[in-house]
Amino acid sequence: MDVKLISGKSIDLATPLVQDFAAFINGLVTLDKNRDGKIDISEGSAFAMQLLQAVLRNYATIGEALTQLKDANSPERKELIAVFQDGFDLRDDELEQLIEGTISDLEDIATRVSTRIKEWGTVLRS
Ligand SMILES: [Ca+2]
Ligand SMILES: [Ca+2]
Repeated sequence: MDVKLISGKSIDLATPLVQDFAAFINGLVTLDKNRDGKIDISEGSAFAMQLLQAVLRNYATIGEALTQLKDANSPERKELIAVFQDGFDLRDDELEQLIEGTISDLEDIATRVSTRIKEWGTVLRS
């Protein structure tokens, strides 16, 4: 059960989670389907059903999927971000690109900071 998956398979559960997350955001943004500024019951319940299905589908593996997300290394995070960018779609493409670019930048920054912290640890221990 505790098999360490080979590289590439180590985010197999995190990937559908990220896909559902992108679909969830899409659903939130497009909840007001007829764009009248109000969310009616049918719009709301369709979204709730979609969300419920996604949760049920991933329920058994959600803990493991979150662990994979947390433990993902930089190439894996980049892969997951690509999955998100692929699934995430706004009508406003400019805003979509801005959000996707920001997430990508954050990954870059996080990777650089964690590398730097490791370097500090090495220097301080020597
Ligand atoms: Ca996109
Ligand atoms: Ca779009």
